[in-house]
Amino acid sequence: MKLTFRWYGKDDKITLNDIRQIPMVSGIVSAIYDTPVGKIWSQESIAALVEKCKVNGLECEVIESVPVHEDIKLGKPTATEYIENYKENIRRLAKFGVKCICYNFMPVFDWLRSELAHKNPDGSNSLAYHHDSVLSMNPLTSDLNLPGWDSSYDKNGLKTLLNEYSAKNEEDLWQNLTRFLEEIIPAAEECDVKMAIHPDDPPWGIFGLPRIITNYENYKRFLSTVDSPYNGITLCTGSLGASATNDIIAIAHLAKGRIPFLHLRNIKRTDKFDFVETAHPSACGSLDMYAILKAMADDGFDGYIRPDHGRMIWGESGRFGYGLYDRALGATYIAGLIEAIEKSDRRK
Ligand code: DNO
Repeated sequence: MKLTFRWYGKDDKITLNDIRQIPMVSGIVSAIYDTPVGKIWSQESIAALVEKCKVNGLECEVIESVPVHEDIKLGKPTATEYIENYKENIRRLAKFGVKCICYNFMPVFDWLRSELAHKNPDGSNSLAYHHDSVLSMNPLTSDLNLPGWDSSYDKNGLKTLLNEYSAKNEEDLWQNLTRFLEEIIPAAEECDVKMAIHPDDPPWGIFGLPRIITNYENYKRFLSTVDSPYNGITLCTGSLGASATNDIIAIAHLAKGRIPFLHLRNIKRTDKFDFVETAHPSACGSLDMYAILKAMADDGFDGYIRPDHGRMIWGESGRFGYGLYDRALGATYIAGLIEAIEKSDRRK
């Protein structure tokens, strides 16, 4: 297992040197942020990213994300060209040592929360999701903006896009995902890059948009759609765990051998569709982090792990969910879990 840490590139106020000082973190997870979605990333920018990590003593083997253009998800005629570009990005990244690419297939919006700085009793704050608030939100007028969202749409662009999706259901999305996978997985196989789809967060439809990477049944379908070790998943505990009906360990077993990347974070479910993001340890939230990692280790998991969103603590401010301190505490906690699991297994 390799412990990694997400870094948002040159605009991230957290430096690679900060990350390097977190014990046991050997690599970063990043992306090229200044190329529009759907375009080919320049070799120079990939080379510069990898080199920057290297001089800071860090590996750059995981990319999160190479975003999927909406035309692919919508199955528009232009999808053909965007899929070709996607394949070229896989090849180019492989050339510079990338081994795993995380992406998602959520229409329009990536992860969604209703509150960005929910006040916790201990004085920290964190991201939270209240279903009723989301139901009352209008994406065309709301100012909410999350680090994962593509901010390049103006309100008109967004309106057009939402209109195009209004005619699409889950089956349409499955069909377009299938075509995408059938095209890109052979390219990933050829250059030895593991593709790792991220679950939908939260794992249910929002704003009337379909979402499909959400539960055990759908994972079964996903994994069999293109049955290759290169067609894998990013197991994200916090995303899947938002729904109490998701048995994360069962999903991990189902995807045994197909999980190149693990996002570890904890959430506390406060109602059927409501949750608050918490510190990483099991006791702080609804998820048993030890049990999940242990089950995966027993299945032979040997992929990349990163701590996921952190709270804002010690007066830190910055990119929601992506401050330094609490994620670093998360990394240290995960390093402890890994050591305990590995040592107890060795003694058996
Ligand atoms: C949120 C992240 C997501 C993730 C993408 C992967 O913090 O887990 O934004 O990067 O969904 O494509």
